[in-house]
Amino acid sequence: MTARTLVLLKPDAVRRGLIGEIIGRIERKAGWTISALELRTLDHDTLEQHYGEHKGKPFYEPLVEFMASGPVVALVVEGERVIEGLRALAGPTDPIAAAPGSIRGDYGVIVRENLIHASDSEESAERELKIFFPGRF
Ligand code: RTP
Ligand code: MG
Repeated sequence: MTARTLVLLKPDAVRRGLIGEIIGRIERKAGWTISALELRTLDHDTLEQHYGEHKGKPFYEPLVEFMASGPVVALVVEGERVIEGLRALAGPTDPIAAAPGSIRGDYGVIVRENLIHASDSEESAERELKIFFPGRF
């Protein structure tokens, strides 16, 4: 099924010069298209909307500080099974548990600094697209 998903290359990925590497992996998947792409620094309001489900958890405040610590690359990717596909390409939240070959498995160590966000469901994707690209999707 064709779908759309919101991807963020987190500040650690941008700082470490991994934008090209990560976007290259997405581009090389057959049948996926990047339909929006922007470098921007996120404010706390945007992050509260995006990560609202985690408010009150012990990792929430450090997560928001980290996500606001430098620019991210926000992308919209469209294509066949792209929501589950990007979650698989990213790997599990904890990079140490992520298999080599996945983005988090190849480049991450710290749970918070796990390089990439990808929407976890159709509902999340629709909600997140409206936060990051209002009026465009
Ligand atoms: P994301 O939302 O960023 O795509 O990541 P995810 O679905 O794999 O993981 P989620 O549970 O939604 O957590 C959001 C982000 O919070 C940071 N985190 N830190 N125990 C911790 O220190 C902890 N747990 C989560 C990670 O950056 C995670 O991606
Ligand atoms: Mg999540």
